[in-house]
Amino acid sequence: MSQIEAIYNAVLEGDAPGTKAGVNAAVNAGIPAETILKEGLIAAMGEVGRLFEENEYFVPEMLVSARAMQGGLAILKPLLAAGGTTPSGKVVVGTVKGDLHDIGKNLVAMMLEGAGFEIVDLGTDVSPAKFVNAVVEHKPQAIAMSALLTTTMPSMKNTIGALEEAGLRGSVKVMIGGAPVTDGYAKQIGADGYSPDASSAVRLAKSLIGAA
Ligand code: B1M
Repeated sequence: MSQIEAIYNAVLEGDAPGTKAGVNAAVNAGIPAETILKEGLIAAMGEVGRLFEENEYFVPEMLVSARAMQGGLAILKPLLAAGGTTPSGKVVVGTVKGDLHDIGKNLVAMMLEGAGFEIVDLGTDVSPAKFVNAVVEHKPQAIAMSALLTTTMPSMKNTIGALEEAGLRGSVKVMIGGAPVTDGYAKQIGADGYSPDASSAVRLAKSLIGAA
């Protein structure tokens, strides 16, 4: 079994110590952090999602796998973020109100940090008012909202509305993403951009902030 396969299996089995040990071993063996992330951790979570959809996994299994993945991510974070010196800009990130999924949001934050952006992470279940307050307090060039549930996507639109009401919409770019989110939805709610994954979120942030 390869080192990446061992990490994949550990996440799938919800084996947090095994995931950490596997990631540490892979890092020590010189496997690039991005390879470990994409082919080990993210690929395993994709399989967890498939098993959940087929009723082979249920919420508790999903949760232990997610915790195992987070442990692995914590080891990779400094490696993925290494290199940034002068911040390219400030981005407020958060998962929208009612939504507790944070793995994708954390990845986006990590990749943006790695690309040199200063990150203010508001966590999960972030209300429109909390995004507005963060824009007032931190004066970011952009906010990045994540939603994993179709039922929480409308909170993205509500947040844009709250920024408009507060007279702040012109001062901050709005980026959105998350598995059920689409480019069409971004256009529909008046966001400035959508990205399907963490690497393209970096490209989007660079283009939006560069253009600002
Ligand atoms: Co939940 N869950 N979950 N879950 N969960 C999904 C999302 C689901 C698709 C599973 C399914 O039914 N197939 C489904 C949503 C259905 C829908 O609305 N369409 C679902 C459900 C129904 C639920 C509950 C309602 C289950 C229940 O209780 N009955 C519940 C809701 C809780 C809540 O939020 N209020 C729930 C709970 C949970 C756990 C707590 C158990 C756990 C989350 C743990 C955590 O995040 N700390 C969990 C998990 C792990 C999942 C799946 C299996 C995996 C999500 C994940 O982390 N993927 C997921 C099934 C799936 O996706 N196949 C599922 C890996 C991650 C790297 O990908 O988050 O998509 P993702 O992020 C990507 C991109 O989307 C993008 O970049 C990331 C990296 O490339 N991206 C952005 C994300 N945000 C971005 C923001 C940007 C840009 C890009 O800004 C610019």
